[in-house]
Amino acid sequence: MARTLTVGAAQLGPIARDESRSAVVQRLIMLMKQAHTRGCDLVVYPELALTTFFPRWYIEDPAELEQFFETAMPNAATQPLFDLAGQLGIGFHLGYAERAIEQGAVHHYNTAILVDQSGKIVGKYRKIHLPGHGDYEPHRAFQHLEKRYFEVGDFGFPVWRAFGGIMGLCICNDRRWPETYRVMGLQGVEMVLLGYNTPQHNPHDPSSDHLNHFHNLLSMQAGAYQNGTWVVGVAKAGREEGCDLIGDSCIIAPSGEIVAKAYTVEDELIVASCDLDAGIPYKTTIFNFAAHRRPEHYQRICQQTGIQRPLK
Ligand code: CDT
Repeated sequence: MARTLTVGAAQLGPIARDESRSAVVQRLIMLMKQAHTRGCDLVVYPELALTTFFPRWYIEDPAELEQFFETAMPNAATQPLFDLAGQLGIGFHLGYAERAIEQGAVHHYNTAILVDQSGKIVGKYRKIHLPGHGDYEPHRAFQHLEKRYFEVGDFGFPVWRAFGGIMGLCICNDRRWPETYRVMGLQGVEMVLLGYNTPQHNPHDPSSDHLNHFHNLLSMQAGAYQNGTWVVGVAKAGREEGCDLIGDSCIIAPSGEIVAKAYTVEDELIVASCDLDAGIPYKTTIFNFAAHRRPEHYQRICQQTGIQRPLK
């Protein structure tokens, strides 16, 4: 029997710095209702989907910074989204800034969750590849202070049996790293969900600004093909507080082909019916890892060149 999952990639347009959580959640709800009308089983929202992309500012006041973080999930502001998901029988993926207290210590992460069709959280991921810088760089129009505001995620790249398949999560900059997909690929991932906030202008390397859209798609299409998995990449897009973010949200098949793509930089839902078995031909032939991968040789080369912590 075909394992078809109908997925909606719910791109968001800009979120203003002073936009309330409940206003944003109303936007998410509108998109979820559209997704339901269009037959979706799962709707995917972007990275940090509840607030503006606050790492673009150097925020000195700890109390002001904490306002961008969620101390519980669900919470009062997001409960209506969880309730609607349960009522409609639709799952969702949501990125947000997480403030966690674990073993008596406070931690901050850039986090994504996977919520099933009953409204229950079934997967949680904390971003590992944090881009940008840790110190204030006053000469820049926009900061990228993820290294200051978040800790490196401590969950690795797990996968979950959900929605009739094997699901994996990563966040934004993670999508540029082959290891991200491969670690999930080695666990048989069938669909990778990810959100991003990608500025048009990279202050650390403006020479590649004109390639931003290409590099976005290149990374996700390669990750899909090389691991025989669906990839659903969802942007926060448009001019947010004077900073232009790319759109290009898309749903990519295990062949590496884009099957649906956003054409605006606003709130926009794109939908595709995804056959979760479509990765099997890749996983059993050209990318049959058991038959063709040679990790013992990768390890040997890493040892020779002194590279630490090689992928096993
Ligand atoms: N949010 C995020 O990870 N954005 C990065 C921008 C890097 S430019 C400093 C990305 O890889 O898209």
